[in-house]
Amino acid sequence: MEFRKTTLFILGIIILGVLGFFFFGSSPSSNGNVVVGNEDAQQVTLGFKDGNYYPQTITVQAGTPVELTIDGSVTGCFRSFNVKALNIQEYSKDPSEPVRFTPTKPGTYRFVCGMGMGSGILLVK
Ligand SMILES: [Cu+2]
Repeated sequence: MEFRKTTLFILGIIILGVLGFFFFGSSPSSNGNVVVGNEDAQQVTLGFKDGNYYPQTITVQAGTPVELTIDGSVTGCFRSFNVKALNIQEYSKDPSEPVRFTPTKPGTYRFVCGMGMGSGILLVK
């Protein structure tokens, strides 16, 4: 009798744990400072065409986080994304690792690759 009670108690704990994991375990805030995708972010994709970034102008809204995916056509130092005026210096190792930033001030900014031979315009509205 005592054994059954203990078993039920343990089973109850396990079930609560599993439910807890489903409800809370997979939320983005649960793993500290690792950002796991932000569905409210503005999604922008940058590719490569004719020796430079394509499209040449990316347009985003100020005040909302941006997730910039640098697609598989972009290689080498073009995979780094730098906007000097906004203090952005990022490197995206592959398309699954987007560059994340939040532009706060509307304006026209120039973005460049790691060595400055590739560039484009970041238009913040
Ligand atoms: Cu470069």
